[in-house]
Amino acid sequence: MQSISIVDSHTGGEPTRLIVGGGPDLGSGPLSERLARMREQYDRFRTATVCEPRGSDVLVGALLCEPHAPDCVAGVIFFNNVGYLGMCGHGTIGLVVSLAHMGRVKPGVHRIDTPVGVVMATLHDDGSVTVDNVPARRTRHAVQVEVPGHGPVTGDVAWGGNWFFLIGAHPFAVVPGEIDALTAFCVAVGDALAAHGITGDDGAAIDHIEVFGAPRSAQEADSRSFVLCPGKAYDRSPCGTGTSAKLACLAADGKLAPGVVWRQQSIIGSVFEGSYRIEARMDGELVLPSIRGRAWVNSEARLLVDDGDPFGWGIAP
Ligand code: PYC
Repeated sequence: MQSISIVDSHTGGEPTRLIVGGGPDLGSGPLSERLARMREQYDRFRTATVCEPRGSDVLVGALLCEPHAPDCVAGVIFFNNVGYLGMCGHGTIGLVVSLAHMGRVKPGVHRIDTPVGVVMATLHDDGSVTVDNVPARRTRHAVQVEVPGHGPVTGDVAWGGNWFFLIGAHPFAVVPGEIDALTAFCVAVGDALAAHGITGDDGAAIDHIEVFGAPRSAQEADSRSFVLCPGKAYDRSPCGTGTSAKLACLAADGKLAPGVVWRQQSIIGSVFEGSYRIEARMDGELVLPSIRGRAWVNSEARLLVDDGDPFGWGIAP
């Protein structure tokens, strides 16, 4: 019987299941190499923890690892019901709150090692967490794609730690009552992008689709979004990497100055505060987003995998 210890949390409604014990031994080295090892040799730990019958398509999993980069408090590999994520904003906020719950961090600034680079996270005295994400960038502006059943759809391609297609103009209200319609629309857009060879850098699949609308009220936020994740579940949080991609677009359009706070509301009403700073480099400027949000620990558990259970390691879709 394999036993896997987990700490569950949710960040603005979006769950993160952190493996804190009984996970695979991925050895040492950069987190990107350990992610590849997990994918090739130990993928069953992903399916056991986030797929049915224990998990669901909504869960994001996180494997707590020894860091490789210097001075990091932890390393982490994020995954979901269909594969692996480069970075995960809500998951990093959940990770930090879980580490605090475990007594491993106190309020202050912490370095976290991820497969796409080191991110800094600040645990504030009020329990909220700011994640200084990897650099974000818009790579294509106003790309038009023909979406069967919907006609031409225009959006931007941007990186915020994952690849996003960001759509401002569409016929939907971004409200919970439209979740089924928004999901079907985003699935169709994702399929159309793939069919037309519209990708991120180096042919990377654009696996997150983000649709923007008016916030529930101007007092609560500047914008509301619906984000469809690769496993076809929508993000209950405003999506940290998606908000980072949005900040890159706002910066590129000159619509938000560095340091000014952008409040991004999720489809269920939770809010992240985002802002960015600019770092000048020899080859141009980097947009460095920061995302602030809250997470709550809501479970500690031990998952059991019985060798005789045909679905003990999860139902892989
Ligand atoms: O918060 O970056 C995020 C995220 C990615 C997928 C689900 N949440």
